[in-house]
Amino acid sequence: MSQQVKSYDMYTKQHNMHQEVLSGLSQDKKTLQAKYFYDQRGSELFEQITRQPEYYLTRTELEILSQHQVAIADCIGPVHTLIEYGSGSSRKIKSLLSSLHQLEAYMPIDISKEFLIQSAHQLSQDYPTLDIKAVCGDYSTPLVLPIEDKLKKVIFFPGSTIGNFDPDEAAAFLSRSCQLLEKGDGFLIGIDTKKAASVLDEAYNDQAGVTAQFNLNILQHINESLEGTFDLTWFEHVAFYNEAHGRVEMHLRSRIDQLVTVADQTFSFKQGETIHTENSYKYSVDDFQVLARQNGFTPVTCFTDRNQYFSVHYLEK
Ligand code: AVJ
Repeated sequence: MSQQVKSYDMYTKQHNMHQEVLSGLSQDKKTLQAKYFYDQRGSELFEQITRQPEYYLTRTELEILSQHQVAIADCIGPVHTLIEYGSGSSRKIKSLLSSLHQLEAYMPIDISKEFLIQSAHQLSQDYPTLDIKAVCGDYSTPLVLPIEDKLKKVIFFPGSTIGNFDPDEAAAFLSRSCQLLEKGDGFLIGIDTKKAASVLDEAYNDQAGVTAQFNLNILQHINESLEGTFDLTWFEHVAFYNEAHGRVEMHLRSRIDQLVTVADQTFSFKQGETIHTENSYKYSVDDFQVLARQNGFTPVTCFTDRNQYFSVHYLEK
C-alpha cells in the first residue's frame, strides 16, 4: 500500500441511514435519498451506467474536460489542492491532475468507503508525487475537511450530481461550499442541461437495463444494512423527464399489494404505489449561473460540447 494515500473516515453510516430511510418510507409519498444507491455494488453499477450508449452525460463531460484541458487549467491558474465531491472511480479527475498548474494535493470525497479507498490507491500509482487524502464523508451535510485555508483550493463536482439536490438544497450546498473557500478559490462543476425529453428518457432507461438494476439495488442495500425484507422481484424501475420541474425522476413501483419490514418497522405498499428514489435536475447555462451568483460565486467560464448536452462551469469566490 502506498504511503502517499491517507484516509479519513467522517461518515457514521448506520445512524444516519437508519433514521433517514425509516423517515423516508413513513412519508405519504414514500422517498429514499439518492445517496443510498452507492454501496459497493451500487457504485459498480453506476460505473456501468456511465458506459451505456444512451447515458451521454459522462461521455460528454469527459469529452469537454479533455477538449478544453488547457483552457481550463489556464483559467484556474496555479492551485495547491483539488477537492472532488463524489469521486467514485476517480475517472474524470485524470485530465485535471495532468494539466492543472502546480497541483500538490488531491482530496477525493465519497460516501462509498471501500470504493473510494481502492480508487485512491489506484490513482496514486499514476501520480506518485501527488499527496492524496481520501475522505469518506457525506457532502450533502456540512463537513469539516482536513485542509489548510491559505493555500489555493479548487472544488471539482462533476457528473451533474448537484442535480440530485432540490433547488433549495442545491443553493444551500453551493453557499456552504463557498464558505469553505477563500477569495480567489474556485469551483469547477459539471451540469447536465435541459434538452428534448426523449433524449433524457432514454438516458435513464437504457436498453441493457443497467439503470433498472442500479435503481433496484437501493432496496438490496437497505436489506443488507437495515435488515430489510424487500423482494426485488416485486418492484419495477420507472424513470421519466418531468418537464414542469426540469428534472428526471426515478421511482420504484410496487407490482402488487405487499408488506415490507425494515429495522422492525412494517410498511405497506399498494399495487402501483412508488418509492421516489431520485431527482436529477437539469439546468440551462443561464439558470445555473443565476443560482451560482445567488450563492456567493462569480461565474468565470462555461465550457460545453457542440450539442450543448452538458456544461462544465468554472466559478470563483
Ligand atoms: C450520478 C447523480 C449524476 O443523476 O444522472 C444515473 C445518477 N441515476 N442514472 C444522474 C444516475 C440514474 C446520476 N448522477
